[in-house]
Amino acid sequence: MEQSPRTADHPHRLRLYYDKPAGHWLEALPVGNGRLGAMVFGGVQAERLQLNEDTLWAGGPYDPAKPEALHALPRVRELVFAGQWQQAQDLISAHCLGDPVGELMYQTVGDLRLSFATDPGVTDYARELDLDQAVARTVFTAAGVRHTRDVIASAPDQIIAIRLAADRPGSVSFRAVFDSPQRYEVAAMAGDLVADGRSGDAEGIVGQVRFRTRVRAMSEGGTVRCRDGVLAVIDADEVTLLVSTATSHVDHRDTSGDQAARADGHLRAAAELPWETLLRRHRLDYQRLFHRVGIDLGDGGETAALPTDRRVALFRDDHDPQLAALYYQYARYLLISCSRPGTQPANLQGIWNDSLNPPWGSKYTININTQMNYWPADPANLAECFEPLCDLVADLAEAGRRTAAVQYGARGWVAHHNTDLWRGTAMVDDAVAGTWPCGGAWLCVMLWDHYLFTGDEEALRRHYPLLRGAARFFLDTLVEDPGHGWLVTNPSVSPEMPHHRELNTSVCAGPTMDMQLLRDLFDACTEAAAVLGTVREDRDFLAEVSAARTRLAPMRIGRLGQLQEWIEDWDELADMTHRHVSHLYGLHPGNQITRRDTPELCRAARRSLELRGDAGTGWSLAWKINLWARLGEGDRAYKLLADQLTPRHTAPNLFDLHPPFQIDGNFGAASGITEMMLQSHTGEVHLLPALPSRWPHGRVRGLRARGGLEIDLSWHGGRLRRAVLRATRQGETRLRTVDPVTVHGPQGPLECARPERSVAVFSTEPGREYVIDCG
Ligand code: FUC
Repeated sequence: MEQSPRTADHPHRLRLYYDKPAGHWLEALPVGNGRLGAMVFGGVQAERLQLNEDTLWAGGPYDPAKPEALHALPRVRELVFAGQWQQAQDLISAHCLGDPVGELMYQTVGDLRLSFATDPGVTDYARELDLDQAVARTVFTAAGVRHTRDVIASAPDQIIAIRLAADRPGSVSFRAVFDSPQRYEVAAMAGDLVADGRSGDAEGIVGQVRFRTRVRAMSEGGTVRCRDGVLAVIDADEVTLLVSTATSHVDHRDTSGDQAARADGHLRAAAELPWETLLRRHRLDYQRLFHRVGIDLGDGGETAALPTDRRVALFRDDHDPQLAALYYQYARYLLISCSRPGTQPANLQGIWNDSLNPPWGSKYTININTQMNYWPADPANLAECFEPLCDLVADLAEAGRRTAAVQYGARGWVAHHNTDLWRGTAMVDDAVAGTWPCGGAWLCVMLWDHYLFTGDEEALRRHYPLLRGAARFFLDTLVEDPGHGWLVTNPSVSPEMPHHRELNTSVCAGPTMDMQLLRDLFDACTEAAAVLGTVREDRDFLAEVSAARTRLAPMRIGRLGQLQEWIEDWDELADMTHRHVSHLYGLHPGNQITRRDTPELCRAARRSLELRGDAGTGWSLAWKINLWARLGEGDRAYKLLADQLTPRHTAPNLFDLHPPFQIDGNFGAASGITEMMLQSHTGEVHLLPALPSRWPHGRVRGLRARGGLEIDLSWHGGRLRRAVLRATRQGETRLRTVDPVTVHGPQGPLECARPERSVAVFSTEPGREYVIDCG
């Protein structure tokens, strides 16, 4: 490596740093290439790499749709409208939940364990995750020899590679074994260590994902031999250890792939390249994405040189803005490492999981958690990382068509609150959480929002049928609320929130979030059709959409001045401090509630947020950062960020803790940090809408706004100093700032329309830069 890993000299480097090996999993450091993941422990005498592959899930393809659900549906609806919620839930539990009732879990591959005959008395130990290069590095001195171990997960070469080096020839000796809670066998093949195994059985479904992990030691000097499940390297100068894993997963209906050929093929190709080439190709690929954004929120001084877990413990009382910047970039690192074109989307733990039965199956919870994973993708300039989510929606649209037809007798498609590798789309788990038909609708709204950032019409053309199918389902299943005549979902829930806490009843009709989501979904269909020029051919469908939209139940303000979570003012009967804040979807990530356009609703949403309080799970705090930023209250948003950056919600390796570990909080908080600096959800670009007073000076480069703009900005004394907007498409930009600004185009100052003192409107041309000056 070009750069010395000496630590205190480089307090501002983008890295997580520790002065001792990981004692447990949440101290280990994650590497990943979208598909493959590893947790690196950095041990001296025993190194552990806990391995993952994103298609290694329990079970196999299944169809959860249950025909008897359709017969129960009319009665369930009647009971819900009659306020007989418990009876409705009983009926749902008996007849409407999918088969199986639970979905299947994401599982670990196992561990590669290295043991070294190193003297335990090491000095100058350091372990770091270098976010600039995406390398997990361990260095130490033992018996006068300096050892360096670098680990990468390369996307271009589809391999995990470990470089073991020492500054005295002949000093690298170790034994490597594979170990796993899965069913597996090991063998030696052509000098490589090979493990062949199969995923676990669950929910009555036999594990059908076969996997192979193949490990090769490429040594310079010394000897290598593989026997009896042990790969031994003796007295080498340096070694590159290649770890290739693949599975037999083809898609959600097919597990007939050849895992052995895949794993062997990746290994064979990578083995042709020397370590330096593997590293260079990895770095180029990673930095192409990572380097798009730079962020500087100020200097924390001495604290920044401390081990990262110490900094988390001190963050609330200390001034360490660099840790917030690091946390932001870490989220970008994580997204790049667990979600790449062609891979599975980031699950509840991204890609990192050491268990066969992780919390909530480490699945895709699509009533908030999966969505939150992708909030930062576009704003943090990682549009490519969003692609696996698009593929997921395409799969769900296919699988959910059957669930819609069988369980609801409806056209289109539906996905409820959870899904898995097999694209389960039925109501699952239990009636209280599972009765939510809007998971797919929310994901579709995100596809439309993605278009607003990228302007990619070709992608929109592929996504439009998915949106249309999601809307079709609701056009077929919305029912008239007998009390008011509105069109509502029934049965549904406001995600995971009992409206009568004492009764534990959540099932209801037309919860606020559903209505907000459907307005967005219907609008997305209408607008997408206009962009794609299909208004004429889709005339009947669009007419139905717009007629239904006007009849959806409106948002309402309750006795406490709060935004009602349901049509009825039940909020006081519910758990007012519940972690979910579903009805505030309209404020963030939605835009039906804004400070300027709907001030009354905005006040009500603020009141709801106050009533909810600041406590919650990691992801709940992260959502609240975004919500306070949308309210323009930067200091309150910062307070939630500081609550999240405490040992309760942030592990030593900076993984977000629900607790337990759940990666959505990492991504949600990164989104919240962007929302403090830049917002673009109201058709205008708003610079510094919610800057916390704790970050008076700073700069950020490369953020993305809706309308296809890439934005750099800097501020001083809490005021915007300068911004640069790079346009990627033709359009009109409406720019909002605190103080009036001048706009310089390529030919000098631009004449701007100024509908308000601090709003400048000007046209932009693709490929041009616009400099915003504060005079
Ligand atoms: C939802 C949340 C939980 C958890 C789980 C994965 O059920 O309510 O807090 O995040 O998803």
